[in-house]
Amino acid sequence: MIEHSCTRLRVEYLDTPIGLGEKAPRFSWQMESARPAIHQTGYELEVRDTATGELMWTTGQRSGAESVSIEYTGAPLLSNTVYGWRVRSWTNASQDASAWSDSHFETGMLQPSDWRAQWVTPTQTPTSTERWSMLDWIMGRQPGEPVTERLRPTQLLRQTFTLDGRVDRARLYASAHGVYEAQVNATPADDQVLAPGFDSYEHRTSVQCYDVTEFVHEGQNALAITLADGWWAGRIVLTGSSAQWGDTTSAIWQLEIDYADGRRSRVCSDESVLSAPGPHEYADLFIGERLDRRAIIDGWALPDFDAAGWNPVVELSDDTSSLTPFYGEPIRRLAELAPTLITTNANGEHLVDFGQVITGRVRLTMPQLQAGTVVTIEHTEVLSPDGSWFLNIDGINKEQTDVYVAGGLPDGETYEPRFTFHGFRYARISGLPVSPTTGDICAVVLGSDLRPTGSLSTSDDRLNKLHENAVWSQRGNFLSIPTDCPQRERAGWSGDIQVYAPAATNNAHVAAFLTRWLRNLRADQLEDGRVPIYSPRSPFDREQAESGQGLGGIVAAAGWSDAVVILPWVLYERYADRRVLEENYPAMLAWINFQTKTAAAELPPHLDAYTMTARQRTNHSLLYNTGEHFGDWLAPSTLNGKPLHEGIGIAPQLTGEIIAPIFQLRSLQLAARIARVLGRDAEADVFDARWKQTRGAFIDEYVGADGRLSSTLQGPTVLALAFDLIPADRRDATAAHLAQLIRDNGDRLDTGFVSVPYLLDVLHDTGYADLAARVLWQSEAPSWLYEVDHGATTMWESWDAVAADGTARAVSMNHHAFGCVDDWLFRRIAGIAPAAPGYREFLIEPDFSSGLTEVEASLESQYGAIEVAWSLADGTATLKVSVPPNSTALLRLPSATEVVLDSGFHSRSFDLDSAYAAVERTRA
Ligand code: RAM
Repeated sequence: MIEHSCTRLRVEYLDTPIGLGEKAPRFSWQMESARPAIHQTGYELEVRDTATGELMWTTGQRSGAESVSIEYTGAPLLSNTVYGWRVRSWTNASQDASAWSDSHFETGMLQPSDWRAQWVTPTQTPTSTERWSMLDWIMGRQPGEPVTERLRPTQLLRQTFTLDGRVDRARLYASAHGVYEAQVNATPADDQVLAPGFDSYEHRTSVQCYDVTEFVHEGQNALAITLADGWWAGRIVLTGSSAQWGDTTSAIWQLEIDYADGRRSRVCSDESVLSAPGPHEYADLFIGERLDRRAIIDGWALPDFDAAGWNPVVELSDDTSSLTPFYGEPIRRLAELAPTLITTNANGEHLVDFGQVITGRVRLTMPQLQAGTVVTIEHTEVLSPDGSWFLNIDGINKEQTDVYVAGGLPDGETYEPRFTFHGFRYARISGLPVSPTTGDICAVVLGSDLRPTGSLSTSDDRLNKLHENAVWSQRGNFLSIPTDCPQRERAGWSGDIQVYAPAATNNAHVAAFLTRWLRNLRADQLEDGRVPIYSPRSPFDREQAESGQGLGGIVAAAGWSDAVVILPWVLYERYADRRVLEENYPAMLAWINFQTKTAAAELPPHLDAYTMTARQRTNHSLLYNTGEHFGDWLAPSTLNGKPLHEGIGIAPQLTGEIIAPIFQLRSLQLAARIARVLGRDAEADVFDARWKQTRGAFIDEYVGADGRLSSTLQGPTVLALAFDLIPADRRDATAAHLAQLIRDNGDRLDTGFVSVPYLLDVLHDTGYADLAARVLWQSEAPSWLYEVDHGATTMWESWDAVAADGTARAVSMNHHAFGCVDDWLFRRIAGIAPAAPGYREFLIEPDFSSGLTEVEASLESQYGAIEVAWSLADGTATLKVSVPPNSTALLRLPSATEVVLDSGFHSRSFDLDSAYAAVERTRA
């Protein structure tokens, strides 16, 4: 009897992707079996062209346990083709193979030469661009005139075409410089929003593929595209300057048709396309959009619409070199939140609280209004303590406001912006004569549609809230690219994601999403190897950095640029993704070479090249410790009481020099590991040797004989301990010093961005588990639970973003970076940690001493659902663990005993006191 089956078949992390650009896609599956201790002993996988039935690839019967990311090595795949694939497997439990499990995927345009279409640019008046310097931005300087005046409308593009037969399959490939929505015969091609997403457009512009078979028909058809400024031409990232890539928008599409009778044809964007200004007076990602309902042209997307008077497209280009099939999950509407409170003030403004800081926009249904009534929706994340409106965004040109001009429709009208998004919890609506009721208004949550994979709940509500807040910040900042915050900058800061990535992997399937972002990061890497501090990076950003000074002139920075090494390693560890290591390896080498060269060429300014000793000279020629860096960014004590723009320079000054070699060493250490995984042993040996030598230099220059670092902030010490940069015989002293710093700070952390992810692990692993617990449970700022206690629904940028009296500061309330503690909750509180890539082996080591009485957590690994539930009652611990087929867990109990758990369900109870007593005995 067959005891198992292959389930959850995926290609490149997706169920049944279409438009895939990978020439050698990777296949994964999970196994299901009612029996415990199931391991795969072999598999067979086949790929066929579904139209011709041709067998493209078969693995034959392969022995082995591999079921994750099996790379295609068959005949070359063709573009725009449907491939069926099936897999069956053998296990240790039976001689018989499982039944075949089937799935399919489709390739997209695999070569730029597959494109016959042309970029088309609608007639439009280019915007006068609005450009501000970093300094303007840091100082929050406002330009004089209202920005809305200088914005331009959305653009409508339409093309008609005739199909002369029944259609079997129709795929629309489309992209834009700007953001777009496509319709076929007035039906939306898909439910994606803000396509094509944010990319480093000069190098890569993502192409969407839509299955539009159902929407085309024999006879006359129409294809319609609505185009808005998006990231290409709109106001974006730090400065909020506009037109950072270009000041005109354009689009490209190619509709590929397979007729039922076997003929193929295509419809390409070309000179037959007509354009007209759309009903949005403007639509900008930052400042919102203004839609005049009366300007909506009814029926414009239908085939028989009379387009007399529409304009021909003005510019055509056949440069398709940057077009890249989209990789990963698109942006979609993820959820809708009903308001928790609606009030109306004396001015007739309605204040709506959605109870949760989100990324998205409002959908509002209005009663019949007089045509021309102007309804305005403003957004903010936090209010003043007295409930009055407060804008927490300190920056120029980023007022998140949508404006709707009513059409006077007899049955009322509904408005949801289409080409913008906001970071908010509260909306203020003016111009609406009657208050909306709960059913009339909702907050639409937007984000990349990543599969949720984890859950965590404990007996402590505050901890649960902390976890939820991290998840919400993740959701809000994983929109096309990983951003720092969804309201002020929305930049793909490499430091932020480097810090948060491990936590992200527990909550959602982020492998494809982050792989795509890494492709942008690499595209933005400079020739000299510098990896930019954020990506995508526009031509305007490059100009800015050249003329910028101080923090504003930073192009690459310690702890930010190292994302190119750290992030692939995290993805390898969590998803067993070897390709992401391979893909990024050359970029890592280039970055490490830059660090090495700079180290050899430059000395920190406080050193005197003439009086320094030979030893110092040798040491500093190895250490990358010059240039501007963010250091342990936003270390709390450096900000105390200062407005953000005054305080932010202090941590860089105090810690920039020491943080740089710390991350240089981290990158070297990981590069050695990565080279080994890739079978590049000789290179790994070189990295190891260089790491050893540089570590020696670091210890000489920065670690005192008493184990103390030259910096008295907590962060560098945390990192030095975490990255093994303290000699073994000084570790205890260093850890004791760190513990002292924390105690002197009232059991509170004083770690900044790059060190905070390691703080609790370091304390735990150096014998200060009790102190780690006190830092975690701390209620005074800076602490995680202070945020929870003061109403946070997402993670804040500053620990004291809301003062004890409720006064909010003008900082981001939705920065995922400090949410990195969520990974600690999964790994050390619930106790699920990867031990072999992709959780093929994992550790179960819950912290029963954390003060909790119940914890339940699950995460979906590549192999299936890992579940842990534990509880404590009357000194007895009960632990339940589910181990997915084809993986194993190592259970580490407080008694220091280790038990291997095979796949299946396990439950055990034990007396906690005697377990701890057993540890004490072992220690003694
Ligand atoms: C801020 C961002 C981000 C951080 C940089 C250095 O402007 O919000 O979080 O990475 O600075």
